[in-house]
Amino acid sequence: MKFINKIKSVLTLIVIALIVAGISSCGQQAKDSDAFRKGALSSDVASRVYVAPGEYDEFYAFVSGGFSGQLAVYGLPSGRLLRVIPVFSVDPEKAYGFSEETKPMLETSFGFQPWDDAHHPELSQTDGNTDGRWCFINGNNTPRVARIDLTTFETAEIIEIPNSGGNHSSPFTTENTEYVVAGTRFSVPYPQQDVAINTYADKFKGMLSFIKVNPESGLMNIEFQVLLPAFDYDLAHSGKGKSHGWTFFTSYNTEKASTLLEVGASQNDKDFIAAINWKKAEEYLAQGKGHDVPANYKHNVYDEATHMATSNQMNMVKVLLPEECPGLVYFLPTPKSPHGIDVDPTGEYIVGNGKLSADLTVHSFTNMIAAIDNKEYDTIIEGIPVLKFEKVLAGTVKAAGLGPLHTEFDGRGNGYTSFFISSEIVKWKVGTWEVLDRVSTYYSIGHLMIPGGDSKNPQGKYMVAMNKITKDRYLPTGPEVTQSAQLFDITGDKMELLLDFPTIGEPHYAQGISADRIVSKSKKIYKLEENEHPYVAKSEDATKVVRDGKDVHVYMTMIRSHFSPDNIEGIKVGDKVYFHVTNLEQDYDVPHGFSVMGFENAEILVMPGQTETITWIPSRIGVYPFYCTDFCSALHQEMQGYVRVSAANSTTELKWSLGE
Ligand code: RUQ
Ligand code: CUA
Repeated sequence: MKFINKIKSVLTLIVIALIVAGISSCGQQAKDSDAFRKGALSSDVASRVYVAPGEYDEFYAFVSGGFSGQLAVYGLPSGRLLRVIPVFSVDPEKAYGFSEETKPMLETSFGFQPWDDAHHPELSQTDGNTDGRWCFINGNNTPRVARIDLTTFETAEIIEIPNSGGNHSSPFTTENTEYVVAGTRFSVPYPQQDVAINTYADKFKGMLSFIKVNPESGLMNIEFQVLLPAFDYDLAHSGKGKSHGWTFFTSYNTEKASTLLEVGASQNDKDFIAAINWKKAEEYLAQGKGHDVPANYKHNVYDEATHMATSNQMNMVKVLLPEECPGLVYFLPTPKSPHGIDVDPTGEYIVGNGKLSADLTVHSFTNMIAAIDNKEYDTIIEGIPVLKFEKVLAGTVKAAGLGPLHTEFDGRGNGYTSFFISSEIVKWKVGTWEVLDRVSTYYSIGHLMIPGGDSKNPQGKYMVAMNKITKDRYLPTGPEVTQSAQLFDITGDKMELLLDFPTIGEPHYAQGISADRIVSKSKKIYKLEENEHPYVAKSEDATKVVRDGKDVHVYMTMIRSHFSPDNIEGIKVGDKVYFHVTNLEQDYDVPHGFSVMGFENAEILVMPGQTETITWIPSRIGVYPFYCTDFCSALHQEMQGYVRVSAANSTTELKWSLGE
């Protein structure tokens, strides 16, 4: 029986492979045909994405950088890259992870991690609307959640998630950003321990984490975790409106396979959506039902006043056990290995995108509550009632496409679902489940994004497709072709392709927001008088060089177009030289950079009013130039200086000067 199932699964995979091959070649045919060239992209399309020189885009798009670990900011509709925000990976352009101030941001319980894989940006919301305050994003490999401050477009905080492996179902927000969530994709031994992998089914556990967000400061803390069976928890979205108070997570591998998952995790006809009642969880916590469980994780916070990050060691989490907390968790059976889970703007419909299913399953929140009230259970697994499928189902979008992954909404009663295998987006009517339109993507779309498309009030003018394969869409650049997104106009009955544009890394999810919700809050400078950096020099008079054993602290300033001091002598081979460099400018868009010849480091780029520190251990005697790395004025080339390095045992006196 097992063997027959295996053969069946293998057959399914072969069919899928054939379909994929077929699609790619028909994509090529479509592209070659005149209809494609003229039909899809003729007329005024170019003018609809054209943003004239000096004009602004209407929307910001925050697109994950995938395996680059970063977050890229684009303007829409132009598709112009505005900024790469370093989050989980070092970035020499901004000295992120190289400056002393930012190094603590990348500390984890495994030590300094210079890289991660970032998948899902999620904007903060107030009353279910994107509010332009913060953007959260998950670190997938070493489980973490980051918060980016949208006044500065800098990473402000990173918290590690213990008892988790592959933080994929993260960091989706609740309606008022009460919480962002984190679910383990890979179940791991709980507690983590040295056990045989074939003990998976009983020694491994799934964990879903709720991270509380301070409504004023944005600061995060892990409020509680819920212990679940060892499935793979893939994606999440929270309820809104009537379903506010609940968060839904998809799962696959309810078979609990620990090897060859492509077969072993594709056996069950239905997997589960885990529905967590987080308001109930708060009640149980208040009753003291949370278990204090030792945990080892880091919480890194960047302080804007000191311009410095600190990494804090955390030792405890509160864990809730479903069998002790009735009503906390329910399972909703959902065909078949669901990937994305998406809640419509009203909060009534919960879409489970079953990636191996031909149909799209939509559950009803009202039905779910009725099924809970009437105890319509199929069975109970590890204390969690499994609701009857027919009792929670709202409807299915029939034969919509192959390989549904993700759904977004336009706020006009329509859903848009990406289909990876048939490489298309299908537009359908919420409530009647009829297919209204379909459009090809080039090729193999993963996520799609409508600004606010997972909020209560989508700003449904454009839609962005994020594709996994680009093949022939761009000039070849060696074995790897650029990653890519595609922009569609969705204001009419038919979706219309407007633009292809390259992205950094692999674009997974994205978020979009109208520019007016961010622009007015954007910071232009850091005020020098508010700078509380311990090594700040607020004027040239305050600059100095201080030796403390082998440590040398240089309190340096920069202003158009010189450093103070610009001549330094008395540094010795083997010293640890800290350049604490303050940019005295108080003008918008005037950073200065700093780098010394022979640095085993990046340069630093210091914003107006900010202090940053870069360390240097000189290894050879000589006189080394340093210079400003950012073209800042007509005399930028003159913005330079020298540092003299003497032998370790020399008696060269420590001195510094400017203009002498
Ligand atoms: S995933 S292609 Cu990392 Cu969000 Cu669905
Ligand atoms: Cu300062 Cu160039």
